[in-house]
Parts: sequence; C-alpha cells; structure tokens
Amino acid sequence: MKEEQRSLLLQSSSLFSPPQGVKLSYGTAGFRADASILRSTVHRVGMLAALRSLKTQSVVGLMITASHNKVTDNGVKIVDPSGGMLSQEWEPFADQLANAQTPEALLSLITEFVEKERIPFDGLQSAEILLGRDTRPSGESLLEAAKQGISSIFGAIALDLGILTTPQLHWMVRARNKGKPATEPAYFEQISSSFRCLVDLIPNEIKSNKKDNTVVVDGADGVGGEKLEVLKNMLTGLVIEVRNTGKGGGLLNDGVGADYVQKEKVVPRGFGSNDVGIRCASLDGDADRLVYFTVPTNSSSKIDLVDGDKILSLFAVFIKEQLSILTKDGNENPNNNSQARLGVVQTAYANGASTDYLKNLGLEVIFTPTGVKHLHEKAAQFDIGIYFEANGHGTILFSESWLSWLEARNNELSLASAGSEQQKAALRLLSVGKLINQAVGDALSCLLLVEAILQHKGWSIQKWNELYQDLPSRQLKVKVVDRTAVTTTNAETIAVSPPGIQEAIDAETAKHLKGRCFIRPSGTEDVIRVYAEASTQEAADSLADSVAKIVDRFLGFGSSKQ
Ligand code: 16G
Ligand code: MG
Repeated sequence: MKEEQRSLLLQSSSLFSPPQGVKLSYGTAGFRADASILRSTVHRVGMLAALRSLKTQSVVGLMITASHNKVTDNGVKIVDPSGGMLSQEWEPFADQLANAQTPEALLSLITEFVEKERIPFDGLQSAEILLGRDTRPSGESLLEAAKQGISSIFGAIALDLGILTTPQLHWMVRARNKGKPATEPAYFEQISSSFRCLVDLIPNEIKSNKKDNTVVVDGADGVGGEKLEVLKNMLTGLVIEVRNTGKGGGLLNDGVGADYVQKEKVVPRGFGSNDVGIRCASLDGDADRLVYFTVPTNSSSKIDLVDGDKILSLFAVFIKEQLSILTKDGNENPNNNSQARLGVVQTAYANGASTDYLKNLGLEVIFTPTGVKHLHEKAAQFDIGIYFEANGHGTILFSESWLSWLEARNNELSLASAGSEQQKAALRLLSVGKLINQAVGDALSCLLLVEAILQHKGWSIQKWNELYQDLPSRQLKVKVVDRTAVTTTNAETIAVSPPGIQEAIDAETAKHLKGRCFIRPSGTEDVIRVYAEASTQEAADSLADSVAKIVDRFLGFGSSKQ
C-alpha cells in the first residue's frame, strides 16, 4: 500500500472514534444500533464498500436504514454487485473493521485483508458506490460519514442517490452492473409498465365484473409511503390510498408498519372501524416487507392477518397455473421440454398449514435458517424459486437460462399462435419477471403483483385468505445470560446446545396435538426466540409458555421471561 494511502486512511479514521464498550456485529442484515453510536461504523462500512467494489471491479451499494426498528436507531448494510446481500464470506471482516479500537489497528486490518483477498489497491483501479438512505433524521449525517469513508480509499467515488427504499437501491445496483438505467424513474417505469401488462392480460370475463380495485396501504410513516405516493399515479386499474406517509407528523414505525401489524395482530395507527372488510396492506420502515390485513369487525382492534406465507401461496398458485397453461400443447398434454423446476423456500416460522398447502399443490418446499440471504441463495437454485418469510419479506427469482427460454418461446408463439392462451401465459410470466424485484424482496413490487393476481382471479382478500387456515401459533422471547449458548441445526428446528434442551422441548411438544416448537437466538436482539404451533390457540400458548420456562431454566436469570 502506498504511503499516501496509508496516511489518508489514518487521518480519515482519526476523525471517527468507535463506540466504547459495545461490540457491533454485521448480524442478520447489517449493523444496527442507536444512531448516536454509529458514525464510526458507517464510516468504516464506507471503506468496506469501496474495497468490495475494488475486489469485484463492479458497482456496489451502501444503504443506511434500520428497517422496522424505532426511529432513534439506524443501521448500515452493503449491497453486492448482483444486487443481493454482501457475500457472507466478508461478514467476519466487517465485524473486525467495525470493532477496531484505534486508527492503527484499523489500518493493519485493512492491509492484511487487502493482501489476503488480493484486492487491487494501487490507486489505479476505480471503485463506485451507490448510496441510499431511508427517512430517519440521523440518515443525513451518517451518509456524510459513509462518504468520508469511501473517499479515504484512492480511486473510490460515491454517488448519492438520496432517499430510497432498500429494495430500490438493490434494484439499481443490479441494473447498473447489467449496463441498464439505474434511476428511480427507470425503476418506477419498469414496475408500473409490467403491472399494466398483467392487468391488460386479465381474461375478459373477469375484467367485465371487476369491482374491488382499491387497496389502502399503511406506509409505516417511512420511505415506502412516500414512494408509493409517486408510483400510484403511474398505475391504471388500481386505486391506492396511502396512509401514514410520513408527511402527517406520525413517527416512523410507531404503532404502524408491517412488523407491528404482523407481530401484534392489531390495526395500525390511522386504521379503524371505518375500514371493516376493506383490503389493507402494511409496509415496513424501509419497504422490504409487506403484509395484508382486514379489519373483521368494528368492535375490536384485532385484525385478520394475511402474512408472507399467504403471499407466497398466492404467487405459487398463479405461477403454477400459468406454467401449466404454457406447457400444454394443443392436445392438452404437458410438453416436458418446457417444464420449469418450480420450488418454494420457507423458514421454520412458516405456518405449518402453509407448508402443507404448498406440498399439496405438488411443489418442492425447502427450509433455510432465518434471514433473507439464506432464502435467496436457495431460491436461486430453481428455474423459478419463490421465497418468503412469514414476516412479509420475499420475492420470486427467475433463472437467466429459463427466462431466455421463455423469451424464445414467446417469440415462437407470437408467430405461430399470437393471442392464444399459451402465448398469454408466456407474456404474463415475462411480466412477472419484470415486475418482481429480482435483487431482493420489495414491498412495492410485491404489492403490485398481489393486486394484479387478485384482479386476475377475481378474488377478494377474504377469498384469498381462505386458501388455507393458519394453525394457531405463539411467539415469545426470553432474555438469557448468553444467547450464543444456543446453537441450532436443521434450518433452526433443532437445538444442538445446550445439551439436553432439545429433549426437554420434544417432551413438551409431544403433549400437544399438531404441536411444533423450536427455539433460536435472535440475530437482531439480545434474546432467545420461542415459536410454538398447535391445534388450538390455548395449546400453542401453553406450549410456548412451557418451552420459554425450559429456556429460562437452562440459560436464564431465573424468572426474566417477557
Ligand atoms: C432481519 C432480516 C429478516 C429476518 C429478521 C429476523 C433481512 C433483510 N432481514 O430483519 O429477514 O426475518 O432479521 O430477526 O435479512 P431475528 O433474528 O431477530 O428473529
Ligand atoms: Mg425492512
């Protein structure tokens, strides 16, 4: 490393002191903490992003957001050149960087890493980082810290894209590396025009009796609401009313948003008895999660939740139906050459009823540990892979090779049988591939796909919710002395340590009809999470409660269950 580069790194990092007595971890999805302690972390992640760009010789992204956390928190994560999450191989280095105590320690870590990874670091190569942030007030000063970190690496430049949803930044990084326009207008244009195509392809008999074209969306008082206000004006055939846009003085994620709605199962702020029966949806603070809900009666604040598992099921039904139209020849026989390998990916939090439903549809269902990076990786192994977490984060991935096949097939069909059912199915699948964000789960594009499918099928939200009935479930969290004492295997369904705990959980689970229960250390909070499912709500509650007590007995302080 050149001397000028060494002194620039030392000088820049001496302006940012790391927090004392706090160990930061890149965690499930980037660093997250109270915004007041994050300036040095974000500055260092700026350096890390520049190194990642040098290493891959591609554009990378840096997003400043703490998603559904409270407004005083913030966070930072890197978007890899593919548009996905930072390669997991770099996470330990991210942790070391964030926790280095002095500029000298930081410099020696960088020097070592640059050598080990053979990163071109001679000032001759250029690096480019796209920056985005959500609407948090702390975002602006943290963004400045990121810029300073980036500019402490010779050849690295930052391009500030302003306030964006997390999925918009992922989309733009992916587009940029494919040589496509990577601007917000290009993003809006792609998703609104593919939505229009899907609506135009709705069968006439259904189109003629359409009635239910309004959806009311809770924007969590964050960036998603703001962006949806723009997007909604570009759509035809759908009316979107946005509440909690962040403009009315409401506090981000405070009694609003997808995380609140999914966990508490009550109406968010701004919704109530006037909304009984209406189709409602909720985004989270950075618009990468989406859930739907209805208010069933005006006498209570309870909602009927339509969660990520139901969104997954709706998508799976539609894709499967279109594939089967596409692959039938004139004699209604399946044409095996064009069979796509369609699979779905869930986590252990997926309601057991959803998994049974998907398996009954004849689909291959795979389980991974919690966190988008795990699900995304598995879904990418299919021709068409659909993944969702129950909390509303998910998308559909189409492989490049299958999409090329589909385009060629569509061209053939448009010559041989333009306007046929088969060709319409090909066009619908192509439109889904453009509408749905291929980089990461995206609440805005998923919202439009849900709306297009409901219109296509002529379904109300109630009809959609009846695809299957959720098994009663309960989630609890338990504070323990050291949550890392719990390790798990088999997609987090079995606790390997501490010894004996799994046997105790099994014995408790066996007492309940349709009982299922697992524990795992949270990746975002200092707690152990307990999930229980059973045939009745009382049974699910009692199973969760007993297992929380087991966790407390093995690992806790005595009686600290929340
Ligand atoms: C993060 C993850 C989400 C996961 C959640 C689990 C991303 C983009 N987000 O929000 O997928 O469900 O963490 O939190 O990966 P937990 O570990 O605290 O249960
Ligand atoms: Mg989020």
